[in-house]
Amino acid sequence: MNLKSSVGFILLLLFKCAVWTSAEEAMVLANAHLLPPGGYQRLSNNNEKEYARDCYEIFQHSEGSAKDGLYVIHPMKDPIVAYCNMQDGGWTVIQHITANSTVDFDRIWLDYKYGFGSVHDNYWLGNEYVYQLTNTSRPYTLRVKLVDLNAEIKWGEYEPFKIEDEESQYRIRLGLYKGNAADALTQDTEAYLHDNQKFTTKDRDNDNYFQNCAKLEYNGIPGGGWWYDSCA
Ligand SMILES: *[C@@H]1O[C@H](CO)[C@@H](O)[C@H](O)[C@H]1NC(C)=O
Ligand SMILES: *[C@@H]1O[C@H](CO)[C@@H](O)[C@H](O)[C@H]1NC(C)=O
Ligand SMILES: [Ca+2]
Repeated sequence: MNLKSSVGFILLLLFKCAVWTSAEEAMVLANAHLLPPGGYQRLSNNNEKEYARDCYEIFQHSEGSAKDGLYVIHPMKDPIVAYCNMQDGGWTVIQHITANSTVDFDRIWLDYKYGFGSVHDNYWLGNEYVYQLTNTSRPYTLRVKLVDLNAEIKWGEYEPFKIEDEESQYRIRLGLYKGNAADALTQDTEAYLHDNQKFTTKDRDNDNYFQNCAKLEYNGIPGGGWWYDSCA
């Protein structure tokens, strides 16, 4: 009895190891640091030979049946992992942040470049990957979805949406707005216009304010990286 159960235990361990190694060897994710330990097994499509460019492509290929979760996508250079919001129609999540986030967004340029946090939780996908995703003639749409403490949802969309390369300091380019939230990105209100701005972090000041907006605190919390004009 004891022998049987311990053999079973060992087999189970080996099986798990085998899956872990082959999945890990089969692909090198450029942003593997966004996966928690064992996260490779939670990827919904880690056995494919070629990966889709983004979550929308996966959503379309599945004819709308794909579920929310972690997927490997291949925007340009390297495959990366992203959380796909399939419920709302195949969106590639580039930022997720909740109130009282345990993921700290007060970060340096390199962190914002390659992403941080956890794709299971709060994260920033990485400016480099958003640049690679949107560096195409096909227009992308940026959707901002806001959920308040009463679970009331507001949203806003910008089309087209593009991030320029690092040489251009990941400048953001936004098109026409629609939605039921306040347009906080393309409406020009007293030097708070985020559209067309370069990205700023606490160690790289590209904003139009005499100080660094990423360092300024609001309710004791530093702003973190953003496409600042004169803050806000
Ligand atoms: C965040 O923390 C504050 C203060 O502790 C609390 O009032 C608020 O309900 C928390 N919000 C969430 C979403 O947990
Ligand atoms: C892609 O990026 C390169 C380098 O920044 C730029 O010259 C080119 O215009 C971009 N292409 C598109 C379609 O955005
Ligand atoms: Ca400044």
